[in-house]
Amino acid sequence: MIMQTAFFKLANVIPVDEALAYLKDQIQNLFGKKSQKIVDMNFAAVDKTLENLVEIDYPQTWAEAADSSRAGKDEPDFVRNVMRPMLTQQGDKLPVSAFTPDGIFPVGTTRYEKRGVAINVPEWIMDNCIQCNQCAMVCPHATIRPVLLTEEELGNAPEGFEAKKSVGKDLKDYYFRIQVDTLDCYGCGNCADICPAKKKALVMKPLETQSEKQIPLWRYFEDLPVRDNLVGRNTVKGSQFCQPLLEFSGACAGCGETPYAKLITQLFGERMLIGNATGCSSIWGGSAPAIPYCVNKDGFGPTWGNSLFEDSAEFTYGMLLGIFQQRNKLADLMRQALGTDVSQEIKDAMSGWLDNMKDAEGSRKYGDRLKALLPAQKDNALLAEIAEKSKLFTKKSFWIFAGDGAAYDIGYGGVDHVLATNEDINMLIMDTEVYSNTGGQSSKATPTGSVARFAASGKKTPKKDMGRISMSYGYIYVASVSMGANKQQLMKALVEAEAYDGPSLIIAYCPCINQGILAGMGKAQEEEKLAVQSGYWPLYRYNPALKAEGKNPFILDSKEPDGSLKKFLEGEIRYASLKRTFPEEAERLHTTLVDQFTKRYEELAHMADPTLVCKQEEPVE
Ligand SMILES: Cc1ncc(C[n+]2csc(CCOP(=O)(O)OP(=O)(O)O)c2C)c(N)n1
Ligand code: SF4
Ligand code: SF4
Ligand code: SF4
Repeated sequence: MIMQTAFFKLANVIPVDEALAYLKDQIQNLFGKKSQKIVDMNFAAVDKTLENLVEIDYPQTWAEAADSSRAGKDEPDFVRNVMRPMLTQQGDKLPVSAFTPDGIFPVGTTRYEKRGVAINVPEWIMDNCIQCNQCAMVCPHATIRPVLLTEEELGNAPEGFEAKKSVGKDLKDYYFRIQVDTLDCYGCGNCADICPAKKKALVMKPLETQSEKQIPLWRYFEDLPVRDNLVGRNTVKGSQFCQPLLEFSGACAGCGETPYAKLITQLFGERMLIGNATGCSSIWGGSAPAIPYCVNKDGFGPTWGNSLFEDSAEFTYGMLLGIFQQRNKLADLMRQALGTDVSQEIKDAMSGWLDNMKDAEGSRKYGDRLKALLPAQKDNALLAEIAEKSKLFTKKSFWIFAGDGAAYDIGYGGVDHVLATNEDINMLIMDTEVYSNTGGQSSKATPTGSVARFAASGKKTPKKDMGRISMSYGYIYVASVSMGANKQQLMKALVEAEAYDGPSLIIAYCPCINQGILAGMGKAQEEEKLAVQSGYWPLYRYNPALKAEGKNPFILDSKEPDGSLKKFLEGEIRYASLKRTFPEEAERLHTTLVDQFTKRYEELAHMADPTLVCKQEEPVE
């Protein structure tokens, strides 16, 4: 209302009094049904705007001000010639010759954007830091990173690049630092909010107080070696020493989706193939011209494709079948080679690979051996053919990425079909409980009593339980996770899901701007914690592999709800607003929701009884 008033006053498109009368009519129409108080506040906003407009006499030089040079490093031609014009809305002026004939856009280009949009960014207080790396894990934009450096590297560092002695075994020769990328940070504040140090080791400070000092330090950080093999990769701390292969995405500040996707790239990124459903994850994942998925120092990174809203599962399954076919052919060629006159060394490597082709580490180890041995065998046509297929040596990790709208509703037929194939495919559902990317329409993941588009008086039907539907198959690995609530459980779920030789489904709770978290998106991770504590979101893992050990495959990882569920609902506009618009309906639906979720926990607790041994049918080989 304030901006509209200012616009009509300044633009003078119609007489201002007339315009403001229309505006006030509109206010009456929009808010009249809600309350007179809201109408009056909006009227006051209009009147006060007129009273408080101040003319700013800006210097004439501003009109001719040129773009200042970018804070990034030397820019590739693509960035200079294509990306920058597109980012400044000049893309239509580019000639066709500016693009490559195959239409390929390079990846990892968000690192050149350097938007500097944050108001406040974190400042690291070295002495308070306990080196847990949790800040890096929760950051939606990969703009806060831990680094391990040697004494020599510390000695060569620019002024201000402070670091402390590393803690932890195997790290005694290294120094530790948290580096902030101030120009790519969105200022959401989640890192500082969750920092568990007794005295906070991250404090939010105005961007202009930080950038001048931190930009050169970030540049130095970028050139330091990535030390990702000193701490176990499958731990919270260790995972964050691995390079995120999804960085500086344009997701909203505090987005709940990106931290999961980023973490998955840190665990499996260099051998991952992702089939992405349309939705927020396809927009922050691959919008032109800047792309956040990137490669590591060896040039490996996720292969990513976005097909349609409705078929990400089938699309990823197609990728899987294509690679399976090619790897089976490779295995045939190796078996054939074993029967010929090749060196024992090569035979050993090939046998090792054939025994381990479905194992990530084993296939990489023997594959690397073959990569070292085969180039000397160019004259042997069969070995040359095998060498040509070296990209297939390492076992691939297939991931379907989808929002709840795609997974629960529009693409469900395909999701169900692909998970039921019993193939080794993984799915991440980023559950924001609405269609986020199109403005918050209700999906089957929207719980009872939640207000969303198409559910203005609160959703009447319960949240579809994708977890329990999928567990009923008996051979699908299923986990329900929430990063802010339990990072170790999340790590276990991701690692187990990926290692499981069959289909896996991870359902991740994702706070989103469409939910209206009253505490703000800087509390997104905290909201994930409250959701679990209150019983709104359960944590569990269903691991079919445990059945072979005679164990109950279902493990409930969250504690009994602490009775704060109604309070949790009051903290989000999607629930709280129903109390104002339809108070009786709110009482009825929210009580129903509490009953549903209480009962759900009781049922899950029953399923987790360790004396229960699953009797479900197994797929026959
Ligand atoms: C068949 C089809 N219908 C509608 C759309 C428009 N559309 C694009 S993304 C989207 C919502 C995605 O919601 P969700 O799957 O929950 O993912 P989120 O944005 O929440 O991550 C819709 C409706 C489309 N692309 N294709
Ligand atoms: S404020 Fe938000 S975007 Fe910035 S470093 Fe912290 S978590 Fe990342
Ligand atoms: S969360 Fe806090 S204590 Fe942990 S590494 Fe980050 S700054 Fe240090
Ligand atoms: S709309 Fe929601 S899911 Fe989409 S980027 Fe923003 S916070 Fe993330």
